Amino acid sequence: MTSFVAAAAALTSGEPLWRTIEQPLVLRLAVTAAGLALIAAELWWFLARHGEAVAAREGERGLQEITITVDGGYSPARVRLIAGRPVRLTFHRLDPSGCVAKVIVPDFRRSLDLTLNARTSLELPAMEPGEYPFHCGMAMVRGVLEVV
Ligand SMILES: [Cu+2]
Repeated sequence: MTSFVAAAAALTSGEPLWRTIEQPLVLRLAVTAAGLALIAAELWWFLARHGEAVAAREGERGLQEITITVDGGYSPARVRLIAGRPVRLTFHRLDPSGCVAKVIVPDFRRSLDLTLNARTSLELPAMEPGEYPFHCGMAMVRGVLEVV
């Protein structure tokens, strides 16, 4: 309340409502450096590769199978597959965030609703060598199928 009264007094007296506070150069440099570090961390989080690819295991009928844990991200986020063989991805969702309730594989126009604390499977046809991304409903959590 006092600050409101002070502001009202300043308004009527014609004094400026704010003033520039000079900060030491070292402090300004530190704030700039911290900002740049946060930008670098954000780029790393969204754009960099996270971890090595994990190979899918050989299942029945030549089906390649892998379980991907969904908890704050996909683990593994890179899955290595062999070209020319169908695949079954099983998502084990432990993360209650609605963000990861859906997973999308754009190249195959497939989307899958994941039930919390359950395993949900998606079968995909044999693929050509290449990289096929998958991501959550808003594309913030990402993974990639690395087909060799
Ligand atoms: Cu999301």
